[in-house]
Amino acid sequence: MHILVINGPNLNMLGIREPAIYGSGTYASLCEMIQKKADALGISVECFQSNHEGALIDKIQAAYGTADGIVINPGGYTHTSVAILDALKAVALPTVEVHISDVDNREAFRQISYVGLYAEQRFAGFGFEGYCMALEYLVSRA
Ligand code: DHK
Repeated sequence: MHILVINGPNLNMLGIREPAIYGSGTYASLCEMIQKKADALGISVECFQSNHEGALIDKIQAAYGTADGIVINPGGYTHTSVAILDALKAVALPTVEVHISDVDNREAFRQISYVGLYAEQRFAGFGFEGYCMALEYLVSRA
C-alpha cells in the first residue's frame, strides 16, 4: 500500500509559525514521524508540501494510478479551494483530511472545509498525531 501525504501552504513553517497553535515540531520532524509510522505499518509513504494551489492539484492528479490513498492537510486552502476538492473527486482515492489544530473551535471562517465534502474521515486537533491516525485509518479500511 502506498499513501501520499500532502501538506498545503505554510505547513513548511511548522516550528516557527504560531507554536501555541501548531506546536514546536518542524515540518522535517513531521515527515520523519510519518515515515516511522509508515514503516511500523508496513506501508510506503511520500510526503509532499507546497504553498501553491496548482502544485497541490498536480500532485493529487499524479496520485491517480500510483497511490492507494491520500492524507491531506490543505492548510488555508481547506476553507477556500473548490479546485482541490474537484481534484480529489477526480482521482477518487480514499482520502483523509488532517488538521493539526482544532479547527472546529477556532475562527468562523475555518468552520468550512471544501475537502471535507469528499474526505471520508477527518482528524483535527490531535497535533502531529493526526497524521498517524490517518495512516492507521487507511490501513484498517483497506
Ligand atoms: C493549517 C492551516 O494552515 C490553517 O490554515 C488551517 C490547519 C488549519 C491545521 O490546523 O493544520 O485553518
